[in-house]
Amino acid sequence: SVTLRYFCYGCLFTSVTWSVLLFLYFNLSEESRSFYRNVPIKGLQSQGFQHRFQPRFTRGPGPQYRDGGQNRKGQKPDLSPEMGMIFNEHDQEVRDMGYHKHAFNVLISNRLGYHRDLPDTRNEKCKERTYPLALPTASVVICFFNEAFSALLRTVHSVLDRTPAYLLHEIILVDDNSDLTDLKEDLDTYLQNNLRGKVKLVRNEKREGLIRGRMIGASHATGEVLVFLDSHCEVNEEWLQPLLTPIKKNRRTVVCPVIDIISADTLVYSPSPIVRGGFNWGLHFKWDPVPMSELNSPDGAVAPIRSPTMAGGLFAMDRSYFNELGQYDSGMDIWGGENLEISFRIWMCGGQLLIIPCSRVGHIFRKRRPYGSPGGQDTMAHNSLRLAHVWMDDYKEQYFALRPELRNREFGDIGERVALRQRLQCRSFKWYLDNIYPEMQVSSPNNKPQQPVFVNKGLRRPRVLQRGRLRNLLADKCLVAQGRPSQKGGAVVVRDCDSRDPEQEWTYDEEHELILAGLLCLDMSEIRSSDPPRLMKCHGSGGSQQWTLGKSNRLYQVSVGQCLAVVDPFSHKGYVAMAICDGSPSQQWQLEG
Ligand code: UD2
Ligand code: MN
Repeated sequence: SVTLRYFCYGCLFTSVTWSVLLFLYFNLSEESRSFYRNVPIKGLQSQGFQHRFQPRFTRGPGPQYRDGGQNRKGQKPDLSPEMGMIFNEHDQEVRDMGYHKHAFNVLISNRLGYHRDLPDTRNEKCKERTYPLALPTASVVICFFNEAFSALLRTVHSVLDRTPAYLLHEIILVDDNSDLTDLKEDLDTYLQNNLRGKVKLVRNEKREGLIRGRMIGASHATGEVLVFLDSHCEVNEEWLQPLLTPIKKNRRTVVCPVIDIISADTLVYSPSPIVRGGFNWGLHFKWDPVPMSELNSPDGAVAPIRSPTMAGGLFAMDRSYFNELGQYDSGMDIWGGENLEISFRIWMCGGQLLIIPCSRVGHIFRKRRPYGSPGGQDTMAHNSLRLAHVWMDDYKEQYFALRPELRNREFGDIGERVALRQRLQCRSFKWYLDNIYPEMQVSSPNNKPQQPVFVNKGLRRPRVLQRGRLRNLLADKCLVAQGRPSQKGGAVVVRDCDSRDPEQEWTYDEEHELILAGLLCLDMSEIRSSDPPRLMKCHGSGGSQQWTLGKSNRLYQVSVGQCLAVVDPFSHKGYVAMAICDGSPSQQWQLEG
């Protein structure tokens, strides 16, 4: 089939007749593949009732899914852990301001530049797949507000670098009235000098938010398919063809790539496990495990997966279908809720939503959103209210049971959206729950929610590499908790070493965490690189808790780009601080068993 494929490429250029014949061949063979298996999911429970503690932004699938990851094994980080090394005050300022304005490590982002290689995170089987040559063309819409310039340009260039030109109709950037003046000027200059042609820039005269922003972007698009991306993404190898193929087959199919994780602290690109979208009754998006039956089937790791919801930022949809289905709810502001709204609408009004494992796009998942809404409103609650009132029928009571304070909150006029639902003759929310998301548990007043059952039982504990006391060579003292080692947020200091004291014992594991007395992890606050480290609950996602113990005994903190030092080796206080790595004795540590 490899020969055939090359044969086909040649023919396309030499003979139109041949290409039509071969294109038919590929189409037919594509027909015979099943695009998804409709496996009823039994024995899987919702991951449960975490609404109150759910962070109000979208994270990558957390460490609980690590074991479910199909492709994680053997993947090495593609960047040196010292990529974020701070050499001078300017670096420090770039890093700290970057975290402040963008909530990720802009120093590393700038150093990476606008192009970089990525690990190909696809399953091996994806590499053998072929896609029809004739596919609809794509308009990529990227909406941004105050994005870091290097991250935005890496998004744009990754699309230009990894998309066949004949499929990429255009890239439309929507500047949502960013107020960083540098960004505006830099972008104008760069677009004029380097990106004329396929990249178009639309500027909103006032801040619209990502929902109306995307609608504006879509209204300028002229390609056949709309592909939405966040402004801090990097698309991976052959990402677009697997998205366009199912849309070509059925224009009511909306598809999402697997969203790989670009670490906000290290910018390391790593594969996400195959998970799918769900939500909880607090109307927050969450990741759910895919039923094993579906994953383990012969084609399981690469076949499209039906997903009850989408995360929101990254998806492709036929442009005329987007319009027919009512675009987005333009009454929704800034951020939040639109992803569940469009997901419910797709399923309830005759479409389907699939995750395509062979399409991989990385996204920088941040720990907080670095911007607010212009009036400081909680736009998530406003938007969720609108979607609950339009789409959820009586099941909106589940939401109000958790958010009673919202029951009488104003949510604007929804007349048009209700009319849309009627015009499209959409099904009921009950139908959606019964058929698309049967794992969702509905609680009635006298029926207590069941205990959530986790499918991937227990976290994999990272393997311990070293264990012992952490001695500073200059002070000849050991790093310990200032108070109790179990106290979250507690500081660390150096004190006299005592080999019998279990509270002085650190473990250093393969995730590069330093854990004191088996309890808490040594952690750096992200905002200021000059703050001393503290003891925090281990979160298992690297970055602020990632340390390297290496060359010349230095203890290097990956997201801060600095080394741990004793402040005054001869003072009783024993204070430690982060400092520019200079190899001095005050920065030398030994982990001794
Ligand atoms: C997730 C989605 C995001 C969106 C959101 C819910 C992913 C990877 N991301 O949040 O796309 O669906 O959930 O609403 O699924 N932006 C503007 N104007 C604004 C605010 C944001 O243009 O007023 C841009 C922003 O620059 C970014 C995009 O909208 O490119 C999404 O915002 P985000 O990255 O802060 O959202 P995220 O990834 O936390
Ligand atoms: Mn984002």
